[in-house]
Formats: sequence, structure tokens, C-alpha cells
Amino acid sequence: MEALRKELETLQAEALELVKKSVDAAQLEKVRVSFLGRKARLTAILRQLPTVPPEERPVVGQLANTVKRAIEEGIEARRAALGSIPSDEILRKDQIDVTLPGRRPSLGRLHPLTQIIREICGVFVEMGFAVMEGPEVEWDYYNFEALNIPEDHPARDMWDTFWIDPASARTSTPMLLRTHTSPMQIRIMEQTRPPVRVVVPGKCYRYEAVDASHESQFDQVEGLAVDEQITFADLKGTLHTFARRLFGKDRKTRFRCDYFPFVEPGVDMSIDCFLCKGTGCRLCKDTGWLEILGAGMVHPNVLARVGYDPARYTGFAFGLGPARVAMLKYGIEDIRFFHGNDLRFLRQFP
Ligand code: FA5
Repeated sequence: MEALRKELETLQAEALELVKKSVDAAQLEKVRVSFLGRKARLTAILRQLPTVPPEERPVVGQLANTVKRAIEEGIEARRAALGSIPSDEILRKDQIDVTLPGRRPSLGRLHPLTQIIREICGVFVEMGFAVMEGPEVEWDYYNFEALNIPEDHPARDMWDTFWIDPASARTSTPMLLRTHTSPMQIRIMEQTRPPVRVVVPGKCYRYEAVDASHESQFDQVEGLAVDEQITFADLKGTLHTFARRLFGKDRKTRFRCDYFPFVEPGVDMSIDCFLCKGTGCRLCKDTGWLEILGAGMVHPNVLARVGYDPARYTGFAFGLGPARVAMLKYGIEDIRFFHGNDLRFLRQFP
């Protein structure tokens, strides 16, 4: 009896020691099989129970069961603990070489249109202009009426318009997607007194057939300067400086008459073709000149409409399309590349 008790206690101590040393589920299973399996010593002892004298049987049986439970619990506890520790094998598999060079993160970059808009605005900011933005959904009043384009004026045909509600085009307060950034001229002058010097980048919308140089959604940058004694020479000087900053210091500029109802006189400005230096090529369609913007002296009617005295104040305004500017500057043949989301195109503008 005493010998059996000793044997059981040794068995438990040995088993728990091995359980403690097990480092993964496989080793733990080996311990379980060798101590609790069918051929294990403990099982043999339990099997021999009927041969033990009847008075000792309950004590031996109880002791053997206690040992069995202690080993089982020990294995369970170790199994739970091992669950949260990765095995050697897993650690080996997951091994990493910390001395390898890292993978370069793939960084995004600014869209070429964003870059050119910032570059354009930056040139004017250096000349003392502020940058403002305004609504893309606009009242007919700001987009046309206040810009000296009354209802039924044929000049409205210059801009194919997306009306918010086609029926509303005939009501007293129609809304539309702005066809140009010029409505911001009115909004700004309504809110400030001269001197005014602002540029306004923003999206515009026209109901146009899309082709290599026209999209139905595109950007414009508007410019406006109003003060006492502003002359056409200021317009020319400012835009000439701008053209040289953007396209190179040797650029020549050319101003020709153009018509916009909200300026008088109105002009378009071209630069001499930097590809052929004015001799004629595919880019300038053999004219030697590239048209880059529309401009003019703010019409007295527009000034009067916002409460500026046209006898005292004069000003100039201009509007240009950054996509067309970028196309000229970088020799891009089709405006649709900008929104094609093709990385081969976009990656060329770091
Ligand atoms: C205007 O929109 C006038 N508001 C510009 C202006 C402002 C004149 C102030 C006088 C004083 P225009 O329709 O020409 O003008 O458009 C100006 C520029 O916007 C064009 O030169 C072109 O670069 C760009 N643009 C016009 N329509 C599109 C289009 N469908 N897709 C891409 N760019 C366009």
C-alpha cells in the first residue's frame, strides 16, 4: 500500500515536470499518452484495482483518480498557456531578416492639373493677387445677368449650359452649373470695395461634345483687378509677365480683339509657339501662335451693377483653362488624358 502511494506520487511529479517542459501541443500529447494512455503505468494501476485487498481499494482508487486528475489538469493548463505562445516551428517559419532593406512605400503625388493650377495661381500671388473660390452651382444672375448677358441675349449661346432644372431656365431664379468662373467677379465685387486683386481657380461645366480639347467638366482660373487708374497697359503687363513666368522668359505675347459681353475692349492673348519659335508647326497649326486666355477691361455696366462708380474705377479681368495651358506646356495631345486615370500618364508629372 505504502509502495503504491509512493509510486503514484512519483508518477504525478514526473508527469507534471514533463508537462512543464513541453513546448508545443505535440510534446504535450506525448506526455498525455505515456501517462494516461491505455498502456500507461497509471492505467495499469487502475486496472489492478480489483486485485488490491478490499479494505485498501477505496484509498488506492481515490489516490489514483486524484493523480489522474492532477495530470489532466496540468496538461490542460499547459495547453492553454501554449496556445498563446507560438511554437518553435511557427517562430522558425515567421523568421524575418531585419537586415534586409525596407520596401519603399508607394507615395501618391499631386495630379498634373492640381500642379498647374497651383503654379498659375502662384505666379499671380507673387504679383499681389489673393486666391478665392466660389460655388459651382450658380444662379443665372451671377453666371449671366450681372455679367451683362441678359436673358435672350445671343451671347448666351457662347456657353452651352447645364440647367439644374431645365424648366427653371424660364423662371425668375434659375440655377445652373457655372459655365465659367466669371460669376466670382460679381460675388467678390459685391462683397469688397476696391482695390481688388484676386484669382479664382475652380470647376466649370458646359454641355459640350467631348473631344481632344473639350470636356464637359473642366477647370478655369479667373483673374480680376479693379482700382483707380487701372489701364489696358496693366492688363498687358500682368498677363505678359504671367506668360513669361509659365512658358519661358523669351516668350512673346500677342493680343487680338475678342468678344465677351462683360469686358470692353475684349481680347484673347496668344504666346509665340515655343516649339517652332514662331515659324509654324503642328502644335501651333502653322500659325506661329498659341492662344492661352480671354481677357479685357471690366465693362462699365458690370462695375455699375455692383455699385462701383465706373467714372472712378476701372479694372481688367481674364479667364484661362489650366488644362489647355498644361497641354501646351507639356505637349499633351488630348485633354481626356487628364481624367483617364492612367498611371503611365500621371507618373510623368512627379
Ligand atoms: C470664358 O469662359 C470667359 N469667362 C473668359 C474671360 C474671363 C474673358 C474674364 C474675359 C474676362 P472661354 O469660353 O473662351 O471664355 O473659356 C476660357 C477658357 O476656358 C478657354 O480658353 C479654355 O482654355 C477653357 N475652356 C473653355 N471651354 C472648355 C472645355 N469645354 N474644355 C476645356 N477647357 C475649356
